[in-house]
Amino acid sequence: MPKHLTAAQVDHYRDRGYIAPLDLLTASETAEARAKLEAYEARSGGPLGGAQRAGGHLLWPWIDELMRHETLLDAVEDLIGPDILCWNSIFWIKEANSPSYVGWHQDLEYWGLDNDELVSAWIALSPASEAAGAMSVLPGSHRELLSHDETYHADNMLTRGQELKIDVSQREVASMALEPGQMSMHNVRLAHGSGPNTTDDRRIGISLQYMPTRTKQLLVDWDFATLVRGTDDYGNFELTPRPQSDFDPVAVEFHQRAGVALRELLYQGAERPPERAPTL
Ligand SMILES: O=C(O)CCC(=O)C(=O)O
Repeated sequence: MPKHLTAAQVDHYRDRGYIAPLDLLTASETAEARAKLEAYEARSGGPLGGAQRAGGHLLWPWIDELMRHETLLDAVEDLIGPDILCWNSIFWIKEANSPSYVGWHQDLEYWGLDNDELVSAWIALSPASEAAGAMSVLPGSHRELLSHDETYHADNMLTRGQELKIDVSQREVASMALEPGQMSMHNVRLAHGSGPNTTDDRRIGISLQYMPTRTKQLLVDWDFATLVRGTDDYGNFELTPRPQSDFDPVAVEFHQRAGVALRELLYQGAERPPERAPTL
């Protein structure tokens, strides 16, 4: 008996590789989260970027709490069972009327994780309509292993500017447009991407990557994750500290180590040296 999803939603996820939209945050919770992000941006002098896009759950308690949201974890548990690690959190912000896009890609190839059960939850903190550059997916592509070009295109938000080598126009494409406070969930092997933001508002999303505790990291010697539910009987990842306040020194020190490790992982075998902060 699923805890949050319907049996039909679980079947859809297994068969098509995604579920969207799902209601998660209330309007006031969403506004509060956005206000926290934008208050920090106002204080720090500009849009969040660089190394702060990844691992925000180590810098700000509100993201740590979002990562542990009970309804979200119930939905994740319905898909991967009760012992759950969260690998990372990543901000995906496209400024108003910006050309930033995310090339069509599958994530698993780059992450070094040994199983394809990982679930990415993407939460909208502002409108993620098609005009704003919502994510789209190729339904069912989580059963294929596709290869990528690495374009390093300046507007492609991915670490290496990845782009699938296939002709997407020949495929079925499904939009995962979201209202603020809604989320989508997709299997990390599902091909996905998103276009530019043509609206006058920012498109703000945060993605959280959940995995069963039995997952192993195969590409690098050290990796980290957050135990968000159940028990970790495997110890394959160093468990993150919880920030007790914004920029808690213990968690900030961990965030710095985590950033170095993520850079090493995501640029492994890359044609070009690390020029931009790694995200995914
Ligand atoms: O935000 C986007 O448009 C893409 C995000 C993404 O690639 C992901 O969450 O895996």
